[in-house]
Amino acid sequence: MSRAPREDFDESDVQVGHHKEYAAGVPGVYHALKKSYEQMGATRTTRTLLRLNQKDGFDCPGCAWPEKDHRHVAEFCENGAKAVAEEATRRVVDADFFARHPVRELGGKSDWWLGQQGRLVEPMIKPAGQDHYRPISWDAAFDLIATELRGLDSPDRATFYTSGRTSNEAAFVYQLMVRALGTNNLPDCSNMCHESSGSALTEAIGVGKGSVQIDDLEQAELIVVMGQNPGTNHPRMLSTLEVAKQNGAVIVAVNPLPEPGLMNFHNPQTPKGVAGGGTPLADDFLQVRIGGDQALMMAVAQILLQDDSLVDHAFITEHTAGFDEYRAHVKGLDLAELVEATGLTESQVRGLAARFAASTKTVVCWAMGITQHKHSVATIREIVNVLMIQGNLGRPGAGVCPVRGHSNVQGDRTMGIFEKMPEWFLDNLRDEFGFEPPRKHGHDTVDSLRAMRDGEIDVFMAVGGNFVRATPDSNLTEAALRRCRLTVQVSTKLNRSHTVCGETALILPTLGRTDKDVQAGGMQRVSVEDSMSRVHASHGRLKPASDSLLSEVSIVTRLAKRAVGDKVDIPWDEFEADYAKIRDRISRVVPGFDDYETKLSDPNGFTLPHATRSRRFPTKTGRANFAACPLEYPHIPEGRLLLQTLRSHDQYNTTIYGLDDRYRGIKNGRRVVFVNSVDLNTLELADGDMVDLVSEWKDGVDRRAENFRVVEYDTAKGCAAAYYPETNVLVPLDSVADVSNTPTSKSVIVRLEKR
Ligand SMILES: Nc1nc2c(c(=O)[nH]1)N[C@H]1C(S)=C(S)[C@@H](COP(=O)(O)OP(=O)(O)OC[C@H]3O[C@@H](n4cnc5c(=O)[nH]c(N)nc54)[C@H](O)[C@@H]3O)O[C@H]1N2
Ligand SMILES: Nc1nc2c(c(=O)[nH]1)N[C@H]1C(S)=C(S)[C@@H](COP(=O)(O)OP(=O)(O)OC[C@H]3O[C@@H](n4cnc5c(=O)[nH]c(N)nc54)[C@H](O)[C@@H]3O)O[C@H]1N2
Ligand SMILES: [Mo]
Repeated sequence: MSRAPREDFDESDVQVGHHKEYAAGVPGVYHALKKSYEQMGATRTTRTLLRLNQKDGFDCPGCAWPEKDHRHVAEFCENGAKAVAEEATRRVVDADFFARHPVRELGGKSDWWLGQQGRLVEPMIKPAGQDHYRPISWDAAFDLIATELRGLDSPDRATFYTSGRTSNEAAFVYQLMVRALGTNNLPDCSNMCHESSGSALTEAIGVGKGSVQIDDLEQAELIVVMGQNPGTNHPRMLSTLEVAKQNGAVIVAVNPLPEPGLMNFHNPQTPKGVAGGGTPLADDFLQVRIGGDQALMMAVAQILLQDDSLVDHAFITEHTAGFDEYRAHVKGLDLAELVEATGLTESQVRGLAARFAASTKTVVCWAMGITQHKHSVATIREIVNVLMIQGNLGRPGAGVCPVRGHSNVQGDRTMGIFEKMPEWFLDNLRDEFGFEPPRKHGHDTVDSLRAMRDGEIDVFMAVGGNFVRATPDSNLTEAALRRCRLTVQVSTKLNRSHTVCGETALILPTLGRTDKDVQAGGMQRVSVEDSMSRVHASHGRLKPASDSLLSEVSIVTRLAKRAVGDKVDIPWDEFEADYAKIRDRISRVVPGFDDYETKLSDPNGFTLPHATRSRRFPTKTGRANFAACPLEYPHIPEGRLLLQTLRSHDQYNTTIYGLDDRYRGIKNGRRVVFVNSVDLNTLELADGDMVDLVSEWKDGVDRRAENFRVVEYDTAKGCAAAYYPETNVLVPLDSVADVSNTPTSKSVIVRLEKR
């Protein structure tokens, strides 16, 4: 184990090499173990990694990709291991640390430095007007928050954020507390993530979740992976793709970047992967222009519709609505314009259509490259349209696969973390708990920020996450947070949201997924839902970083008891003592959870029903809906580039594990901007130049991210890429996706100003 760094890193040391052509393999395992040893030491590393994603172990706090029923003993991936090391670290941030570092000083540190300091171990308060956090007792902290909440003019003057690591049990009691207080202000990370998928899928098929299981991918004839970098963000997905490939699937990657994981995969779990060679995964790589995916899918639809024998009329007649109007709309589109918008050649577009035509079982997977644009919802509707033409919904080997991010982000939504939960859910809550939940929709993430900016929010509370760094328009966001009277962060690790805070700020340190959770009723398990609607138990096993940590359930129930009081009769103490009591309530409020406790004892967990799988579509029409959406794609002004903000290989969202992006050839730094050589020529720039990125938006405000090193890179023409969260300052708060209100983090128009 090594000590936390004292010094921050120096961006001027950044080194740029060649990008890799394959992912994972032995170097991945080596890097994972190295990080784990640094944070945990040898014994804890072995014990921890062997428990990862095993049936009696804990769910990996990394991504939401499901586990196979029959697991390898070491079913961990490099980045899963890094996520665990980051949480299970033995470094601690204690009262002494805060005495040494004033908040203002911490505010000047990088995200990497803050995260590297270790686990938060005791509740801390930064009193109004002071610049240091100091210890506070749990009771005093809860009393303070409860007093603030009770004193609000309206419960809507508080907003309650959640990040997707929160367990089902904690999420359920949290939303219950918030609704018992009288507001639906429940923004969550999903608002910035897969909200566009949820919005589009709910309208199209009646369920805002993916319809496929691992088996479907393994049986598919065609898998199209759009806007996703699984080699870094969902490494275990590569094992599934490898099996699919061995079973004969064709895999197509649609991406402005040739992401190594998709191009070639060395599986560390197989001898062939260890020895080299590996599996070339993608059969075709379509280097689409940013935001060109809707046009691409429309072009595919137009070509498929020209051959009536490809159209599944039986499915369309029996199960769908709006086909005739949709067909007329697509036929009327100009193929040349569609092709132009994709940035691809016509023969590439026709090639993709031919792949669809040749397949009887197709799955489309996607992630942030699809969801974070102005026209994301329309793009996802188009993906569903194309699948429906050939009846690729609700049959084995086919369907929609939005690949979720945080390990329980999907479960949190199922538990009611949503500012506009449907009426039936609120009715169920009322019937179960005997109070009338508020019906007025609450604020999502962007609306919460607007309300804070406008002085309409007094209390901000977050269970997990790093709100100030994850959200767009960093300068505006920081000012908005500072307008709050009280900000409360329930966190495992130190981050920027502890340094940019309200007048009074609280840090409530909590147990993570890997930690043992013992309550009055004994050792507790929690449960989570993966990206494919499978719910299973997670057992924390490690000794917590300190005896004073409370679980998220304890924190929420103890606060609720004081803040809600006896206005509503809810047995908060019983919930805290035994989480099975919470699950019992969930089983009566949330459909699909009957017999929750028993089903959870199955080591493989259980899969929630998904209507699409039996070709039922609980939409307003009672059918799956085609959508004739207008064509949209970004128009890039002369001399400008379209910037996407994405993840390096060494980060988990705003948590920066390290300073390398091995697959893209970057070492020791993060302020780099990837640009195509043709664009560099036009802009009279060269690899190695230093530039400022200046975003241009219709409000006329110049948003600026300074001092980036230009890296010549193979990305689609007219497009650029740089890491999040350093570039969040460039994303205007009002630049959001239609319908879903998701910030457009993948399409920001920028000019590059040479320094
Ligand atoms: N190790 C690790 N794992 C993670 C995370 C992490 O930060 N680190 N984050 C988790 C979370 S919360 C999430 S949501 C997921 C994120 O997983 P990803 O969505 O894979 O994450 P990003 O890095 O944002 O990558 C976006 C991808 O979309 C491509 N892209 C960008 N714009 C477009 C476009 O217009 N069209 C197309 N077709 N492609 C485009 C980019 O080139 C990139 O490959 O990963 C989860 N897992
Ligand atoms: N520009 C740009 N912005 C983006 C994105 C992008 O691609 N580009 N992606 C968006 C996406 S997809 C997402 S999901 C959001 C992510 O937004 P968030 O979920 O808010 O951010 P994270 O970085 O995942 O949060 C990390 C913090 O969570 C806390 N934490 C970790 N584990 C636990 C736990 O078990 N319990 C508790 N209570 N706290 C814990 C730690 O203190 C850690 O510092 O960012 C969004 N923002
Ligand atoms: Mo996400």
